[in-house]
Amino acid sequence: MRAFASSLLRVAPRVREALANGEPVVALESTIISHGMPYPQNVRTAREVEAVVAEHGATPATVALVDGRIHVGLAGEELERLADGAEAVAKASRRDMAAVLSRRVLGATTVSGTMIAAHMAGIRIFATGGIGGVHRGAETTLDVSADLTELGRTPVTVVCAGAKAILDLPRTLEYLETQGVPVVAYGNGGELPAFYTARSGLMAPWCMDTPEQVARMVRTSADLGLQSGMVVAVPIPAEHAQTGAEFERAIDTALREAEVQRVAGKECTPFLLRRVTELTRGASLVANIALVKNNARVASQIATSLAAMVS
Ligand code: PSU
Ligand code: MN
Repeated sequence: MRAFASSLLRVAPRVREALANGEPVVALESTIISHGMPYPQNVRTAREVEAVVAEHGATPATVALVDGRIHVGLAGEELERLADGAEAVAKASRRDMAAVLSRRVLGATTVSGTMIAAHMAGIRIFATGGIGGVHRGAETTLDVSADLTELGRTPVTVVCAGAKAILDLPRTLEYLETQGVPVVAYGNGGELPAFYTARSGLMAPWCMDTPEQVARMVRTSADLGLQSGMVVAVPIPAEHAQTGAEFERAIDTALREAEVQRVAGKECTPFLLRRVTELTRGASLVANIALVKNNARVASQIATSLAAMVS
């Protein structure tokens, strides 16, 4: 698999070296840069998140599709290119990978696209903000993020802050169960965090409190030969957690607007993220940045623990 795909895969030398030495590596996605945050906060955040990973002893590997190849580990100019809006950037999930690469357009990978790339490169831990999920109203639209099926088929652990309340969280948990994907609440009393808030009112099937516990589970899943991934859901740091009704109202407004404007398909999530940022006058963006960094820290600790185990 890796040899077959190697001409399409460009792993940055520092990432390749870390992997060859059995050192911890954390994959990072790029849709959050190109479609999840406005410029210039997006590129600043991308750099800061990489720095958080490095500070915690792991090597960051941001993934994107550049000039017909999957890049794992990006240069500074590539981050800027993905962020500044000067050039069209395709949002690339599994179904878009071959089209984006063969047409040599610039592509930002979603959670599903990034998982594929990470697995090809041999990276097992991946940090992001939130995963996609089952959209509200999916019983009629069938809008279920490809992130969920990817988690069912690709052995990469995604460290996130749960899924946003723009989604249908109970159905998202059901779908992940069907896909055989364990969802681990990281601390939080076992409650599934809901992105801007630590509270969803839903219990995750599993609760773990330390990086070592998660790393042992990742290791055991691999030993079992399970070809599926897992979700580690980390609550947003308390000082950024939203408790008020402002974010809920913004989410409801954004959802109504999306319906009226008939926003659908791959445009749906970026539209909702942008409107929630606008409606909260940037407050949601501040929270988003804080939780991504926190997830990068936890992912680095898990990757470090895992690397100590396999060597
Ligand atoms: N949720 C967020 N921020 C994001 C995304 C989701 O809070 O940036 C992005 C991720 O890249 C995720 C993608 O994989 O949106 C899911 O899109 P869709 O719902 O179209 O599958
Ligand atoms: Mn969708």
